[in-house]
Amino acid sequence: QHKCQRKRWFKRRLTFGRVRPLQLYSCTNLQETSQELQSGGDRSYPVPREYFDRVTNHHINNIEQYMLLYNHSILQPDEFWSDKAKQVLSWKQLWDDQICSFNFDVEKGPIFCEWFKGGKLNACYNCIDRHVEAGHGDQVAYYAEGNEESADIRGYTYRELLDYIERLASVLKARGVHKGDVVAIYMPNIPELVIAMLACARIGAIHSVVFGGFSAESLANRLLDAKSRVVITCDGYKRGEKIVPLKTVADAAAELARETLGYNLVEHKIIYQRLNSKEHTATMDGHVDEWWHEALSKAEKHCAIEWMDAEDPLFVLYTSGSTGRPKGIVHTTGGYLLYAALTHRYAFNYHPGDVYFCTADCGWITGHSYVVYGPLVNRATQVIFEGVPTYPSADRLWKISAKYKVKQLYTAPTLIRSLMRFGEKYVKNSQRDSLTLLATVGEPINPEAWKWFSREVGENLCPIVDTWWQTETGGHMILPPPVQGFYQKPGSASIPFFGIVPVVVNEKGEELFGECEGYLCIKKPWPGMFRTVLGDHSRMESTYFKPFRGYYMSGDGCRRDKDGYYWLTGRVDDVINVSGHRIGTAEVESALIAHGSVAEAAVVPAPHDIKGQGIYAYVTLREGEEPTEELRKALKHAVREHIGAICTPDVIHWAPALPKTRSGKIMRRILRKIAELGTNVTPNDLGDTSTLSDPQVVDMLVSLYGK
Ligand code: 6R9
Repeated sequence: QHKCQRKRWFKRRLTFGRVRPLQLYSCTNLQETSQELQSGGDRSYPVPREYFDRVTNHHINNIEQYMLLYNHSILQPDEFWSDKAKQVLSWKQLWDDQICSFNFDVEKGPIFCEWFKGGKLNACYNCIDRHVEAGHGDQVAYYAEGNEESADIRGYTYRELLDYIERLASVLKARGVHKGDVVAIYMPNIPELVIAMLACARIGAIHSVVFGGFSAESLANRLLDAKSRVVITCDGYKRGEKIVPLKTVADAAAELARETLGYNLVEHKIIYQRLNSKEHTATMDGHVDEWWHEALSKAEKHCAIEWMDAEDPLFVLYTSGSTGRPKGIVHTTGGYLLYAALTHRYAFNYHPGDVYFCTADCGWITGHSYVVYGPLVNRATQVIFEGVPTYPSADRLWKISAKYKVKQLYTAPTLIRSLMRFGEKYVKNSQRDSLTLLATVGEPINPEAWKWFSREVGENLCPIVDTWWQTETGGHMILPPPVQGFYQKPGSASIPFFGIVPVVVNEKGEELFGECEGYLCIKKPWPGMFRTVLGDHSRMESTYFKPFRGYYMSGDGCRRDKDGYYWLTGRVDDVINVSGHRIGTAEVESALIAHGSVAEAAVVPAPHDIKGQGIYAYVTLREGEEPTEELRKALKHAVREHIGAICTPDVIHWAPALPKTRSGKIMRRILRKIAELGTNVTPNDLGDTSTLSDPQVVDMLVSLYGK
């Protein structure tokens, strides 16, 4: 009967053509629903009662209040976002009357979305200056935990950050960096990386952070795409036992860019001395390179703030897609900043004074939104970690949590799985009683890892906040709010954040209702949404808005259950999610093909116990080439050199030929299945092979599995 009523209710709403209020279980039948949930299907767990005993200050009291706020956010978005923008951010000047204008329909004209247009603000001011002005200059913003374990506590206060940022911003200005220029940052995960980002933001330069694990070629491509004339990097750093010579890689990248263009693109490099080792001294080119510490010591101490329009770009961050080169995802100032801060505040119930620890590297979007912008706007005290969770031993994260009395810990499922492998003893060795909330991002969390995280790490006292979002979305989109009366389901990212209207559509782009499975799309604009792909707006339109008219297409598949919870089922395009990192199959394929002995390559995901997905490459060799172990190694090495270590294939499967349709398209569906033979898939599960030009290829590939 309940279901029936709900259906009728949908219909009524729809004819009004309005956005539907949250169709999660309604407030009144919460108890009933939970019992129903407990009895079978996907088990649900209430947010632990102890959480509310241990944490007494809450931004949102309970699920009823969450739903009221949600419904307000989608029924009266203007009022909701205008209130929040004034509460959360400091504006030099408020926006023109329009909060948001947008077009999501490719047939009606160009895709665009603008928030708070005409408003003036500065991201650095909101993150740093205003906290110092308000008397919080001595509060620690970051505890810097380096690669090596040490008993010292090294904190950077808000005032210290401001001092470094102003000096670095002065240096950038003196080197000719103007508003709108793109500055590349290629550094390990240390506070200086944050300083570099904010120095750019202060003067209106757009930062382009390139993850320190990427190769010279990847860096060069990003420098070229964004025409970056200035690079901020460091001599090198230690990651676990390994030394990463960043400066050498940056030099090689600058050289590659020069070769491509025929002139010198990179005019200045500012090098932070991190390694400071005799064996690995960086070679400095006096015309281009200067040391960070020398430049800063001579720099102008104060640097004026550049007031930006809310719609001026704040940064570009490259991410892999299913085709071609990585896309430069562009975020703007006002909407992004507000969205990062609000999600950080509510998802983690963050209050100033709490010590918060996000293990992500600032080279990824999680670092941008939840190590830099969101937390700093909220005047957080955080831990920023340069090293790896297993160095010097597998208890590093728990030790860090104890050392700084971390309250909220935000990490990735892959990391949880890799630590599970070492057993509970590493966890139990540590005092974790400061932890009150645990959160994950990057990929679906499998229920075993969820339960282990909750039980072993959180002692069943902490909510687990599984956040689904993307580089393009700027901040959390779907998550289980850590509020009283909410029921968590392990493995489900749960319900939408304020202002987010997720929809599930079928192949034809028709919206599905109630329980369903299909493509996850977003129907209405939200402030944190990216605005364009750098230099290629049509790519933005065709990738995200052409597949289903009127919607932002996320690229993820998903299921919505009877309670309105969303379950992400993985990418529906040719993107592989390795340890939470997005890798385009096309990129890995071209790196393999670039090797002289390869005729053809096809790359698919394969299930991997720790990484979630691994990279499985089918390689067809050129005539006369022998499939040897050396060649296997060489091919893996080639990919590492071309793109970076995270893209190294786990498996190279020799393929005398690839299964193709008569029109010559590689049948990836079959290749994916063959890659799964090690699990419970058998050759009988390969599906229809009749449309192949040569079905025998499949038998041949099956016989070569594991060889
Ligand atoms: C933030 C980030 C985005 C892709 C996304 C999806 C996967 C991220 C997830 C998740 C299931 C979660 N993803 N979080 N899948 N549950 N909680 O990771 O951004 O690097 O752009 O990756 O990651 O497939 O489409 P990004």
